[in-house]
Amino acid sequence: MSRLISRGALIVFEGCDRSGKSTQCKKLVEALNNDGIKAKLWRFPDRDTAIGVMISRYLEQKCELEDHAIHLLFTANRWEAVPRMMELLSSGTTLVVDRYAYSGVAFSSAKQGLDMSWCKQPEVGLPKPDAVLFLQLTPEAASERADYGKERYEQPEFQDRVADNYKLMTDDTWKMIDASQTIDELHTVVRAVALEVIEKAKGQDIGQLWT
Ligand code: FDM
Ligand code: MG
Repeated sequence: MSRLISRGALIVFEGCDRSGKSTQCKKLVEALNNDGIKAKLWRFPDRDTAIGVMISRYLEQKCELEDHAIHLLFTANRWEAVPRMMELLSSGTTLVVDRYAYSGVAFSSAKQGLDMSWCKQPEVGLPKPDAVLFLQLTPEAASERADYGKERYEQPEFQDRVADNYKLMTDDTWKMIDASQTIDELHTVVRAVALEVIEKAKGQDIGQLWT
């Protein structure tokens, strides 16, 4: 298939709490933009939509929601973004995404009574990331970083189960990156990986997740 404009890449960051995802996403977008590459920062949950407001209240522990129901809201929060994401990708903008369906599955299936295959189903068919940059940090190293906040899920035992669940989802799009480096060292690695991914994505169609 020939294209007038080569598409942007879908680059997702995953990793446990305090692994540096948000910092690295921001630095990567800035660096790409400085190099004249169209790139935009994206994040899930997007707390600014109507669905995102419900999710945010749940995370802030201002309301309770049944486990399956909140899982589906997180997923819906991705699906509602798909038209805009596809528009940007096809017009040549690279999306750098802070958390995606992998967070959805890793967190929900860390709860009692929700299994991984059930959690994956509503995510099937979402735009497939060209690469998942997984920032790896040992629980010990993470605990030396700033304290957890007051949001739901910010407890060590839960985070351990999330880390185990992430491991079950790795595939050939995943790049495991040592997050114990300094911010700048990590950024250098991330930037090099991203440039390669962006170049490679130009010749490929966007896939569908877990199909
Ligand atoms: N989270 C995030 C989920 O449980 N499911 C999801 O689909 C996504 C995208 O929400 F604890 C969890 C992960 C984390 C919280 O935190 C969002 P940040 O700090 O906004 O990334
Ligand atoms: Mg957080």
